[in-house]
Amino acid sequence: MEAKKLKTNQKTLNGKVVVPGDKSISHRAVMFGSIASGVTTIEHFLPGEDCLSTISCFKNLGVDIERDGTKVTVYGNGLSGLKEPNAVLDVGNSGTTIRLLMGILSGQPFHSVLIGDDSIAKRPMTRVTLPLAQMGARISGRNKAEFTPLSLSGGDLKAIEYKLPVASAQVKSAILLAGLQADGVTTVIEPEKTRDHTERMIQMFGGEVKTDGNRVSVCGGQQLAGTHVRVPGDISSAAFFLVAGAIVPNGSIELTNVGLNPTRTGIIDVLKQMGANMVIEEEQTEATEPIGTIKIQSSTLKGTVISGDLIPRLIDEIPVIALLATQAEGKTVIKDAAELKVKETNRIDTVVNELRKLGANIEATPDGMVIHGNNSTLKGGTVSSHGDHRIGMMLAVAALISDGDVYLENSDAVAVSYPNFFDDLHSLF
Ligand code: SPQ
Repeated sequence: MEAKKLKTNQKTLNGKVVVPGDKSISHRAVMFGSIASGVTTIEHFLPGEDCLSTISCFKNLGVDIERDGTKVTVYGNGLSGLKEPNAVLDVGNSGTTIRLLMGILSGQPFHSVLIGDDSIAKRPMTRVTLPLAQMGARISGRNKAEFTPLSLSGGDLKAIEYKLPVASAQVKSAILLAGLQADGVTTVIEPEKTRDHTERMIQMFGGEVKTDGNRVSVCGGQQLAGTHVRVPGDISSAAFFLVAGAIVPNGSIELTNVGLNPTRTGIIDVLKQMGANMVIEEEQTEATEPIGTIKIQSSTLKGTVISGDLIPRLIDEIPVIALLATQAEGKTVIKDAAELKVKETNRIDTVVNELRKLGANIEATPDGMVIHGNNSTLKGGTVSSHGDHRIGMMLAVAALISDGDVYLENSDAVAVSYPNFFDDLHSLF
């Protein structure tokens, strides 16, 4: 595919964006709808490639699912309604799909084979396969079940208490989904709090979950019932416009329907810390997930330190926060973020290498990066998403403040989480 010429040298950015549905919540709504009894209707579903992979996997497991744009209807038959798939389950580029699906399949008395794309084939899976094997699932795969293709036979699970070695919502969720099918009470202990959409969704579907500090427990054998889910806008998608609004001169952007779950709002804390000109309005809780409107304007920013328990609350926003930091006065240090190395790409290396091509003063460290902000425009160049949606969108925002031509290779990767990203960005010009 030919490199995409990006909009550069943008002097204003004005308007409203209705942020598309949250990717984490869209995946989970389809998954819980598939294992609940009765009909689940999902509104404002994200029709991104990752969530479509989740729908396709559950269709292969015998679940009847209809989609009309952002409306999805799932006809769940309960946990015992899933059927042995007669084809491999292909998760595409989606780490959430494969890891949470393994949790569900671990309790199912049949055999499945899971594959994904080249990026998934490099992402670590023993973080999930080890605890699931401890519960009784039989999982094998390349390099001792570290990498896809993976083969899994489930059933007869026993509950465990498991201390997560890394803060990961995907691992926590996989264990909880297996725990719902295990004999006894399963407890996950997190080193730092991660996104809690799975816990909220268990409750929305009529189940029980107990959270006590960083300990989360579920009891096996619970029956879940289909429900209506209205998916809030994805704060991880909103993040690109929050940064664009802050760094483009004469920027003024309003983002509506943004999910404001406190386990996801680290980007807002960082924008405030850096001095962004931002207002949050109309906070309301819709179907157990808080939402609101965020208004942001061009801002004078200062460098900051981002570390510790803030990291899981903004892990997917770090690429665009790195760009934000190039426009701040002084140094920004991002640490405790080694997890970035095992995302769709090694996001420490891709962010540093691609932003350097545009003239940013940024260095990689073993667990993060250091950005020397100088509040200056970036230069032109040819950059690549490397097939990573968040890198592609971050670079499109970087181009807005570049004074030379910028070409983006592999721009189609944005469809993984935000198919209309370029249209929504253009609507602000
Ligand atoms: O699904 P995938 O590919 O892992 O997506 C990413 C992303 O940038 O969209 C990570 F690369 O988000 C993860 C996130 O980093 C989604 C997620 C979830 O829905 O539970 C949790 C986080 O991953 P992890 O490994 O920290 O649990």
